Amino acid sequence: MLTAYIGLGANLPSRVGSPETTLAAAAKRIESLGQVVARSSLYSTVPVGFANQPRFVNAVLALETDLAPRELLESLLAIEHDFGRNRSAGVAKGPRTLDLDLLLFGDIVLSELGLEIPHPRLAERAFVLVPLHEIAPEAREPRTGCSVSQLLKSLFPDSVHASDAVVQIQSDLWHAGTASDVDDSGRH
Ligand code: PH2
Ligand code: MG
Ligand code: MG
Repeated sequence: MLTAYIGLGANLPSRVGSPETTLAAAAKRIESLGQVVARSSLYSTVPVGFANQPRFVNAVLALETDLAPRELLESLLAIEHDFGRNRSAGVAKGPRTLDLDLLLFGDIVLSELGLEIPHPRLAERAFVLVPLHEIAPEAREPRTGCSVSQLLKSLFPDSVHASDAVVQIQSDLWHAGTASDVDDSGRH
C-alpha cells in the first residue's frame, strides 16, 4: 500500500456542471481506487502555459492504494474520459473539463511512455504545490529528496499569498464530498 498524491484541475464545465462540481464528483470516483486519506481545499488559479483561457479550479488528494502505477494511471485517464476530457481536440495546456495528474506515488521514480513519476513539472507549479503543501508539507520528491515545504519555499522565497495566482475557495460542495453524499451526477 502506497500513498499517491493526485492533482485535480478543470476550467471548463463538464456534463455534471461547473469545474467545482466536476472536481467533487471526480474525487468521489477516486475513492473507489483505494482510501482517500486527505483532500486539500479547492483553489482558483491563474492559467499557466496558455494564458487565454478561464482560471482553473485545482485541488490535491492523497490516496492510499494497492494499484500499480500503470493501473492507477489508466484508472485516472478513464475518469477524465468519463467527465468529457477529449485529448485529441485540445490545445496542449489548453482548457479542459478534467485533468487528473499523478504527482507523487510513495517514493517511486519512474519514466515510461505516458507515465512519469514524480510529475516532471511538480516543482514549478504553484497550483500544484500550494494545495499539496496544505495536506502533505513533509512529503518528499524522491528524485531530489526535497520536501513539498522546501519546494514551495524555493518557488516563492517571499509569500505566495501576496498574489492572486492561487486563491483558496470556500466550497460547501467540495467539503460535503467528505461525507460521501455527492454522486457523479453532481447531485446531493
Ligand atoms: N494545467 C495545465 C496547464 N496549466 N494552469 C492551472 N492554473 N491549473 C492547471 O491545472 C493547469 C494549468 C496542464 O495540465
Ligand atoms: Mg496537468
Ligand atoms: Mg494531465
